[in-house]
Amino acid sequence: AESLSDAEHRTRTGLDPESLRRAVRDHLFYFQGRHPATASVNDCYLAVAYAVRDRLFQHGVQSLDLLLHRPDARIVAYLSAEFLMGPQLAANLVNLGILDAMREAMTAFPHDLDRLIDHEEEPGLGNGGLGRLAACYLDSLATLEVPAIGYGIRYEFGIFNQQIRDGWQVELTDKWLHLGYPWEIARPERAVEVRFGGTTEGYTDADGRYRVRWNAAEIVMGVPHDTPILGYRVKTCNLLRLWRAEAVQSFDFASFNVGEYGRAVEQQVSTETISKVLYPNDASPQGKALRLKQQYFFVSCAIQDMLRSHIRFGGTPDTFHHRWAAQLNDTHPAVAVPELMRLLLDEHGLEWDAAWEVTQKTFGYTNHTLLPEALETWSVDLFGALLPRHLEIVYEINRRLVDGVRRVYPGDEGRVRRMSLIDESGRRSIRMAHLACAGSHAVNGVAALHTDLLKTQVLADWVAMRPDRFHNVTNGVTPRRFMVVSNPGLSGLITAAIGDGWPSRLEALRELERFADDPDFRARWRDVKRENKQRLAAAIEQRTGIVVYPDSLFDVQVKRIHEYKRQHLNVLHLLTLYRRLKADPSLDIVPRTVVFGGKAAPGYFIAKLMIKLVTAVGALVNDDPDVRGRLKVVFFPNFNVKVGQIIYPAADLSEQISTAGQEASGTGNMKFALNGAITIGTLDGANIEIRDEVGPENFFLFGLTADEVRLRKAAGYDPRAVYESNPVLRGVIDLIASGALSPDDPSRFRPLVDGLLWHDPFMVLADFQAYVDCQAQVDALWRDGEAWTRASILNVARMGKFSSDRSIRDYCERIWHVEPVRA
Ligand code: Z15
Repeated sequence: AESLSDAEHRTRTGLDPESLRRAVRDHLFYFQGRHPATASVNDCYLAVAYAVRDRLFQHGVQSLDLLLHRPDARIVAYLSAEFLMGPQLAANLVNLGILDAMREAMTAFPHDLDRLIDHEEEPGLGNGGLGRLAACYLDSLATLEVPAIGYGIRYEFGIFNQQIRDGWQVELTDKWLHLGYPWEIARPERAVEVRFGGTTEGYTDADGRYRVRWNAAEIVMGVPHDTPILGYRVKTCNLLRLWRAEAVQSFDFASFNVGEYGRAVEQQVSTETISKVLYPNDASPQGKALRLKQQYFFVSCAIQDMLRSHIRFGGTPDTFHHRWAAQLNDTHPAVAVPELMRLLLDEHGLEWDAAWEVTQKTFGYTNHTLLPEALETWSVDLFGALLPRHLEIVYEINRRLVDGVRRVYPGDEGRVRRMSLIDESGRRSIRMAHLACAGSHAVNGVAALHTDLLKTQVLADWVAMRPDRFHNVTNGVTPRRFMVVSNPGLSGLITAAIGDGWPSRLEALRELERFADDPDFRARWRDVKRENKQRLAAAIEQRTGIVVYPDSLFDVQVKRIHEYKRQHLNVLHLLTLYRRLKADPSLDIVPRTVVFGGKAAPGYFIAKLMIKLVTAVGALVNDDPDVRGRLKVVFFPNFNVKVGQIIYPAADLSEQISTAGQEASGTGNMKFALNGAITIGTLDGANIEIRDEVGPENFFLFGLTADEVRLRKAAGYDPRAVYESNPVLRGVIDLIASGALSPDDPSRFRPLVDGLLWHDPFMVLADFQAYVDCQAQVDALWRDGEAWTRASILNVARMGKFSSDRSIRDYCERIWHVEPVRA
């Protein structure tokens, strides 16, 4: 059944099938010089994409027009080094409300719409959760009709493509631009200049005031590339504005003599490396100069762009924060604090106190991790060499901060040392989280537990001084992409039951509760899941050659590979099942397909070894005649947004098994549960809130709590003792250590085994038995198909809280103080 808003959209000019067909044909003819009859898949894809983009920008121009007449409206600037946008075509068609109309339009062309959607490559401009969260938030901001711009870097090469060769991860360059990227428009006329290096000098201005001039050594141009972000069935169209670094034409060439053309070009190449490649580390920063250059590059472009537009529309520097609410997505853009200070002080002549007030009122800071190794610091030497003026400003911020601490806590020099922006132990370095806290009016964590731990541990001193600045905003995900686009079967079933309002009012899913006991509804629910599993099974066979059975329990763990996420705990369970089957091949076990996916940072040896371990276990069990297909282990290569859209809808069991206290929130946990998977998980991150919502009886809980982890460590945790006392655990560890999984290199997995036996910082062995026992409860529920389906329905019905619309409403009310601007 077609919804009212669909019908309404179709009657608008340009959105009916006939107009769409004409638009696609025109793009093929006039833009690409192709005849429809001979157009390739890529030709057709580009033509459809351009036809859709035209309609997005039409909304975008209207949104901008509206904003120009509303100089009082506050605009959100979401500053993020990563935006993991995923494929754009289907999501835009859904938000425009013309998915069916376009499908009909495309019947006149040699390639149907679903073929084109499948053909699309995604821009992988992010590593994982943090970058994908930014993309979900852009979707929700537009859907809630809040004017917003996402500012970031247009990396030429995004996150590497992962191939699995001989069971190992191999990284290939991601050339996402190679066939043309139709969703963006370059805006060379809006380029800005960014400077690096050199020296500063003091001088007295015409009014006799002391001022500072920065004589930079290098100038780079930032060229914005805009992608329109349309909300779901609204007229608001926001922007993602990504900056590409280019050489300044006149600068280098003028400074070189005739005959030095080669050196001039070298300089150009070096300049353009700034936006060349995304650093592939998730939650473990690389202290490389180029990374700091990237951060400052996009932040400076963004703040200059914001200031320029504010002033163009009649604002003054001292009212900057009335127009802009800027959010720092982790500390990667934290250099925005001294950059805004510099512009206000040096370029616009504000006094320190006035500039500092504007700055603090402008920024909010979101922390995404407690892992000590992930908290960014920059060596003072490196920072000062690249950004000499910013270092002076950081010192002055710190001087005033430290004065304040001493005033409130006289004699407490320990506290001064802990809170300082400068870490003086060892090589002097700038603590970017402290800089972000100092420069923001609001600091938030991303799930209730995470915020608690932030407040009681990592930032306790800051909370003591400014308790009212700390907030929690639990993460959310967009139900448009992660339900409507990726799970049309389930979405159709839900809409048939409760109407079509739920994608933008996700709490409405609760109306599904009354269908949880309806046998007919349950049967249709199972049919949808089965179809999704068949689709995944086909993709698995196509990409790995492994045949899996859709009737088995699909047990899935997809996320970055990291020791704290404990993919190896999952593996220990698999080997436990395997050993049981080997001991008694006639054992009656629940058939399982265990799917892993995720990228390892290229320099993270143990994470790469974990991938090899998973594939080695697959090689051992998948074709073992004693197993008889009852256990299949798959590593699905190159996990990204597009692959996720196939995997989440097909999962029965969602693995969220991080060591309690380590995963700030997690967002995959939400995507799975929204698609009817039941979670097996620890009391970590947003798992806790998911369990509170869906009910403890519909969630498989196991493992130590964050407090227990802390106490156990303090008491002297001895993993070796756990190993000695548990024969099942000993069996699987010994199996790995024996070399049976790696006959060509028997000691291959020694580093993993030794890490577990002698250190085990993530308490894998401590949680092993609880996990295995909990998996037995999973089996028991699975054997009662009706009870499982009921729990699956109730999970979806009670997940409304985890829409990113709710998260964005929280940010708007508590942090940004912004309101929708309605057309
Ligand atoms: C990243 O993806 C996350 C945290 C980080 O500090 C960095 Cl650098 C990257 C993740 C968290 O690990 C995850 O728990 C959270 O859900 C996500 O950010 C979004 O908040």
